[in-house]
Amino acid sequence: MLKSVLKHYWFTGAATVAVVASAAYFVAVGEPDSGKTVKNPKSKPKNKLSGLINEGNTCFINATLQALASCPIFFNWIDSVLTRKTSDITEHYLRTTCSLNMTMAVINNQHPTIDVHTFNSRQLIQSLEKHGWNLKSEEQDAHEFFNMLSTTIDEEINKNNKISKGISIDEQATTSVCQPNSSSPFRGYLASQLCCLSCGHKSVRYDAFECLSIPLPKLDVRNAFTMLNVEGLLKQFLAAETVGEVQCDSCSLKNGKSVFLKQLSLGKLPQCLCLHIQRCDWTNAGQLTKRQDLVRFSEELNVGNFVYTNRLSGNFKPVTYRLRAVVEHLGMADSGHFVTFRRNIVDGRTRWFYTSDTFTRTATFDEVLKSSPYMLFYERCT
Ligand SMILES: *[C@@H]1O[C@H](CO)[C@@H](O)[C@H](O)[C@H]1NC(C)=O
Ligand SMILES: *[C@@H]1O[C@H](CO)[C@@H](O)[C@H](O)[C@H]1NC(C)=O
Ligand SMILES: *[C@H]1O[C@H](CO)[C@@H](O)[C@H](O)[C@H]1NC(C)=O
Ligand SMILES: [Zn+2]
Repeated sequence: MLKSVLKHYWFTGAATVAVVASAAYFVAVGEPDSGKTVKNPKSKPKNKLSGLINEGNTCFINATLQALASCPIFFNWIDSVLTRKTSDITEHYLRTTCSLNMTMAVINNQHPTIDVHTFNSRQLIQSLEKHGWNLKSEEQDAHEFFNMLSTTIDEEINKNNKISKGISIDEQATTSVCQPNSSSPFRGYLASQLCCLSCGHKSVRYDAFECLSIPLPKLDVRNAFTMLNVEGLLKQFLAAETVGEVQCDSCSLKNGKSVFLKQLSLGKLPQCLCLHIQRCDWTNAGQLTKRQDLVRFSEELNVGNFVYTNRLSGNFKPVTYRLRAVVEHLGMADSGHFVTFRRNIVDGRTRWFYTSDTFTRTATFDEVLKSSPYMLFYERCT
């Protein structure tokens, strides 16, 4: 049996926090020799998914690709974009998008010719490197990779159309955001409403997101085993807070700065919702640690309470998303491994799978619910 030693680094996805990585080793046992597993491709049982071949230290890539491939809205969108732009494909403008489409087809067992147990994502990795990403620098995690891939696909698809990120719109003006439909189904907008507590002036600003990065509440050592859930984390993230000493356009002539009430809401909902739980934390001694908090989630997620227009109207009609995949980080802050629980339709039936690099097997939904989510992938169903 072959033993491979893989280096893994964990690092924070929070944009505001400095990035630090420290090395450690993770030992994986027994990658099956791909030469052997490919021998008899036709024997692959229908209820198996394809694993992904080792390209080095790439479990964060594998885990993300498996999660994306479990989102039909996303892979249908990729396919439709490629179909619309077929003339560009030969010119390699859409290299990453094409590689991703093929990789997802293979790992979903939908590729017309490639039918192997394990597949090599080298082409996708090389196309990202051509875009200037350095995947060999080992400071990578699944959330970073998701952002890297989203950015690259957006660049490829919208090469000629500029997309404005972060548009300022007055409260009275229309709250709908003009959005080209060539943007990813993961693209949503956060509405950030500011209300001046001195003069009551309100303004709202929209910021694009592809993945919501949600902080955990401050660690309370006395309540270390408090059960958290995704709705609760969203509620805390999208709650009103006061921010002091901000210049107000309406009353700055009188007294300069005033206190504002700031509230984040979901301004425009994405078709595919990606949530990232910020498990990275710093000890007082300045050491990087991983929060192991249990975060509960269920198959359906109702975000109706967080929708900006619902909050304005006081009519909290439900908006439901259904779970497609869970990316889990196993191990500690400075070492570990990414695995994915994902859905797939096999012979018209929904099945759940556990995927860990080249290894895949079916999983019960109960097992999925017991995992410790690092990223959650949902698709809208209402
Ligand atoms: C994208 O993948 C699908 C399979 O999921 C395939 O049918 C389609 O031809 C691919 N599109 C392109 C443009 O390669
Ligand atoms: C936007 O979507 C409509 C149909 O929903 C389609 O006809 C149109 O071509 C799309 N526009 C772009 C720029 O993709
Ligand atoms: C995923 O990562 C593992 C280990 O890092 C590796 O064995 C596997 O081949 C990788 N697959 C891809 C597609 O990168
Ligand atoms: Zn004011």
